[in-house]
Amino acid sequence: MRKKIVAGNWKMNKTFDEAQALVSEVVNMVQDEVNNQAEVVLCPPFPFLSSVGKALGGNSKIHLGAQNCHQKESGAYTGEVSAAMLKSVGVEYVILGHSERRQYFNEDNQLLEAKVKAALQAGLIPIFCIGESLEQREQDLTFEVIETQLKEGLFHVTNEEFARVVIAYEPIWAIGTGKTATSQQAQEVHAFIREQIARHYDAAAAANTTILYGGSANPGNARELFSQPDIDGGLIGGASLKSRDFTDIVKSF
Ligand code: 3PY
Repeated sequence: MRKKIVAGNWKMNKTFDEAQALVSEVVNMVQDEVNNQAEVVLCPPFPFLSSVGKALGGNSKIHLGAQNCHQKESGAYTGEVSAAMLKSVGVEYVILGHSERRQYFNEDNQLLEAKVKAALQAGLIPIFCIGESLEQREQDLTFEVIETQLKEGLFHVTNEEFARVVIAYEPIWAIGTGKTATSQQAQEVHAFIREQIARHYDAAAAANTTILYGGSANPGNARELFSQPDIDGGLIGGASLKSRDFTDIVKSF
């Protein structure tokens, strides 16, 4: 059976002290209040990974994720961070291909293909993000865009490797805008993603892949979104910066 996951993408937010306060609140709340089987992933900025990881203290429900990695193992790439470095400080997950990376850092499917490979080789679980812009949705290109992102950025991995991948559907028009896809809109795309996996791999791979929804998910809409048959949790932006909201989302299964 596929995993339910709620991952918090803190993006470029928080100072060291604020990050420590947030993680300790989340640890306590999740410990005290969450009875479901959802796996929680916290993805703080790079400088806080070690300290947030320490604060998790081997908590079996909460895991550590990064927001990006470089595609090369090591070398003269000033300012970059490799997948092996992340692994060495206890990171288990890495978000790849977030639309903000695609938009502001020109990450394309070819580059993401290399990053996915690097992450898997280092033993990390990629959370591979895909999603269409508003313009593409209005031009009825959503499925085409999703199919291309999957084919070019992700579907090069073997069956065995694919079993370790998590996908996040994040419509760009819903990221940081306060607009959420309706549960029907999200479900429709999630079902399409599962169909593509079945086509490219097989029915078992499709059934076993965790597909998260991202894009202004909050405590008010999470339950409705997570009740859809093909939505297995969320990649949460703004609401992951508030321990109360984030924990309420984790409880929404
Ligand atoms: C959002 O919900 O805004 C996100 O970008 C989550 O990654």
